[in-house]
Amino acid sequence: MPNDAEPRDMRHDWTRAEIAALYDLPFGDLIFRAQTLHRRYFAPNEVQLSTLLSIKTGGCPEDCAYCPQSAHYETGVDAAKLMDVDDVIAEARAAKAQGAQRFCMGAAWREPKDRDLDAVCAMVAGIKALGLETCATLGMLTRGQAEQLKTAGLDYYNHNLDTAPEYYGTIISTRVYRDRLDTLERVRAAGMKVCCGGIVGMGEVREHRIGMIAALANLPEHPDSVPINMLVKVAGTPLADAAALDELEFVRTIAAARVCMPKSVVRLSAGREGMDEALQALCFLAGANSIFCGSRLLTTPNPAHDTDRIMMDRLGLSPMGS
Ligand code: SAM
Ligand code: DTB
Ligand code: SF4
Repeated sequence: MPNDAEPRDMRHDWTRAEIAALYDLPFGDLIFRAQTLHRRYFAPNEVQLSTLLSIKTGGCPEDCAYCPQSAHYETGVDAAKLMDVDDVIAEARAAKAQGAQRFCMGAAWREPKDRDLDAVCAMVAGIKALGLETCATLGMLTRGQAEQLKTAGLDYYNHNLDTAPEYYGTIISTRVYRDRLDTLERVRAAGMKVCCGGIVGMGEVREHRIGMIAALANLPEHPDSVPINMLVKVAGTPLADAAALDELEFVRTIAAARVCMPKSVVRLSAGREGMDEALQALCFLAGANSIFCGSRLLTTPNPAHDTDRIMMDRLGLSPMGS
């Protein structure tokens, strides 16, 4: 189990050149580095399991080029209203029965309206009462909204930096990087745990992946949880035809996240539906120790519970803390 921290492991002064040097290592050497750190801070064969539910789907005013829920693109995702509190709690109960440890609620909002936030707070309280950890991703928050969520019992807030600062404007025009950093500061100040990561395979180059890892690792505190998403290409979005990212480059990105943020839980997040078991095994070897379970992410497919159970058995992985 975790040893005491080696002081030089926890750094907030990563240069891009240092991260580039990680990417440039022979593949085996990079994996060895990532494994060494992984085993220093985590039980090596444990995987944290989260379940996702889209509580408010589609019709989002933002123009994120990857997102099927943006109102700017014709993707076949219909806009729906915020779900009823009781229906969300029923879904959380079912997720718990399937082995989920954390229940994450996603909303296609630029930012929540105060009335909607009251309903989300009621969901949070009900889900916590089931004994699950709670997480939400609702867009930008004011200081007061972050405090309200914390008071309701929200454990984690997901808010991704998504890519390098210099590539952000290519992907999203309706907000800026600073907006994301401001919300992350408010979430942290309110005392919630931060879940913050990004997406790769969006037509970026390695320098942008390096810039994303640097931005995450050089936050004032490392995010508690770091989702690394492989772009799920959705017809109708501007990135529908983005070139596929080299698979080993994806594994290197996971390893770089593990090395630069050794105590953070790194989530092999969206994109698993398009990955075979061998690639996912490499991601776990590179330091990933969390997945979303259940056959749907927000609007796109994810491996079914049974598929993941078989994979975890074959790899000798067990749910974290069980
Ligand atoms: N609207 C809120 C926001 O953007 O912060 C919360 C929901 S949004 C869908 C949450 C995250 O999902 C995004 O930050 C992005 O990283 C991820 N995401 C969205 N579409 C994706 C896709 N097609 N492939 C991979 N990740 C995606
Ligand atoms: C994150 O980083 N990935 C999740 C979660 N946070 C909210 C979302 C993935 C969404 C994939 C596209 C979809 O299903 O709509
Ligand atoms: Fe809206 Fe979030 Fe999708 Fe961007 S990623 S369009 S903010 S739901």
